Amino acid sequence: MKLILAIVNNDDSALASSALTEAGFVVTKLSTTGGFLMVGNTTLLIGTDDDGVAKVTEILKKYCNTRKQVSSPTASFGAGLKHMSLQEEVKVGGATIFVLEVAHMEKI
Ligand code: 2BA
Repeated sequence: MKLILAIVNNDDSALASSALTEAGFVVTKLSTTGGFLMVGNTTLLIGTDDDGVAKVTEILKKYCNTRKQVSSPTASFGAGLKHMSLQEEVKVGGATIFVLEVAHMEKI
């Protein structure tokens, strides 16, 4: 079994999680914040058997779009103080997907 962590844009999260749920996956949404831009994003947790990983990835590819965003002058948490006075355009995925091996899962 795998646990997929997918960090997606807030604007894509509703459609992506609906599509995943319709496809039979169980999804948990967490409100998260990117350390570089310091703006909100959404982390989806999806527990699935190994065969589901490809389908989850396919759905995320379909609903999560790449964007260009400008970093705020106050973005300092992840990149350090050197970025505090700079505005730079960065490409934000899509989705950043981590696939973790699950040692044990149980519902009580
Ligand atoms: P943020 O940390 O706000 O990063 C937004 C975008 O800024 C990133 O897009 C990347 O293009 C750029 N960026 C991030 N850190 C940077 C740095 N130290 N120097 C220069 N540019 C940097 P994505 O790579 O698509 O990431 C989108 C969001 O996904 C991130 O938001 C973060 O919340 C998460 N993420 C991405 N990779 C991650 C990783 N390896 N570990 C944990 N979270 C990650």
